[in-house]
Amino acid sequence: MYYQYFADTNPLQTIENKDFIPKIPLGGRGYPATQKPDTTIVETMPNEAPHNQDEVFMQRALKLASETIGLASPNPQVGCVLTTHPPDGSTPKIIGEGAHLYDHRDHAEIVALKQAAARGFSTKGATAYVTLEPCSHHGRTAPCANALIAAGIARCVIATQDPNPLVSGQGIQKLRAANIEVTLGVLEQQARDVNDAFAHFIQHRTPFVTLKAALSVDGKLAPPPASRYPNQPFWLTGPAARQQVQLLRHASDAVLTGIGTVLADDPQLTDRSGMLDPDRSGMLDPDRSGMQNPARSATEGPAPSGISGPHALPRRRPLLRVILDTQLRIPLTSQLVSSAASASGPYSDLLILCGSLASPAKAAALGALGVEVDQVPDHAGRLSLPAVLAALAERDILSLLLECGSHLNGSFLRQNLADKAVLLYAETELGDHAIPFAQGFPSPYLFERFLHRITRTTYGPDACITGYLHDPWPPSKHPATAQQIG
Ligand code: AOF
Ligand code: ZN
Repeated sequence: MYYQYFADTNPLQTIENKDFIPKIPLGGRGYPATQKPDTTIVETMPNEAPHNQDEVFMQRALKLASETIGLASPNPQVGCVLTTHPPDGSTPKIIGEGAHLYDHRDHAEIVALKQAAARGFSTKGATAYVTLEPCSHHGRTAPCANALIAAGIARCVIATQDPNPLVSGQGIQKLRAANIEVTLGVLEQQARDVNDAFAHFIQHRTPFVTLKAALSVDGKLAPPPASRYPNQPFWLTGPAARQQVQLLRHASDAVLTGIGTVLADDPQLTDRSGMLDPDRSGMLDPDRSGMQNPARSATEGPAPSGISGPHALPRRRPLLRVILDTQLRIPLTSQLVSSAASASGPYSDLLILCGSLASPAKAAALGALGVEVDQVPDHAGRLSLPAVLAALAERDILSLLLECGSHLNGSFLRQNLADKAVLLYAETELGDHAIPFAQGFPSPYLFERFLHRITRTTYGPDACITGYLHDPWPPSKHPATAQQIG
């Protein structure tokens, strides 16, 4: 049994201003281009149960959502697929589909409805597969639930309820009240995983914080300072793990470190996801990245928005690099400050948060170099971390990646401000005198006991353990299987 898809399927095709649209091959970002979209035909098992059919189309909607990394925040990543059952009883066909891009306003459902209309298909009696509950409120757009009702759809399959208190079940209620059959909870966990940061931010108005650490096998962050060369990063993990870190940066609105790490490593903290080597063995030469990377080559050079760095996969706003520097000790010649000067767009991509006693002259010098400097409350020479998170929330930062030293790692963990951890372990041993993973936490292996929903993977020779400290989502009303409502 086959589901016949459109041959020219491209979720982002119907949106105006096509020049901006990154044509990202289906099947993932930062991976080798399959020359042709892989979606002309999807084969499924004969006589499959209806719920599996739902999963097939929801999977496709999820794929569309996952391709909007960096392009939807501060809104959620959402995908929608519209299908109809042909009158002859043959298998359902996709008549329209789409994903939400913040800069194009339209929510995923509207993109899909417009695509169906542009192709001359009627949406009467159609089924909509949506990765997030259709909205019920007037925000930047009118409610999607109303648009689906007006389009005459008969059924709506939803992966998960919208955690936005303005919606949260009311979209479903609207659909049911219009006699639309609603199925909720199809591939719910996958749909939630895509939008952890949105779920956290929309409920708590603070960023979702991921602590990333590259560690030796004995759980240390770096060799003792005396045995290191100044101003040089120390690499523990191999190229494949470092590529993964680039993907983590790409999926984040901001990355944060402390002045100690800046003085020790002179890092750039940029999003270089556009330079990923397709065989994942290392980063590409910057000059070759435009030719080699599918997403970059599709946009022909630097992102047309002009706001992403030249080596990032397309993103709608630059990765905000945040430095905690109580006394403004950052050198004006550091790589961070030098690169801030070249950031284009209305805002700086380098934010230095300092304390009340920082030198106004140094702040002015940094400002003149294109750096944004802001003060947050401090106590005993330490910036208040809740105030730091509040300062980032004010800037619509939904997701924050910590790439910090031992001191800040310890502070974030002790104050229970990290939500997720990504621990990358190299094979190297650094010994007892090396710098611990987090101050106050003798071993990351003990810390791992606090993690939930742990996943383990490897990148080349390095091991990666990911787990949650807090689930950003409200408890599911539909935990295991799809539940029929209405
Ligand atoms: C949907 N489909 O594709 C998205 C939804 O200001 P607005 O109008 O863009 O609304 C933003 C809110 O809408 C957002 O907080 C979330 O609750 C929902 N996002 N809903 O039906 C979509 N992106
Ligand atoms: Zn909507």
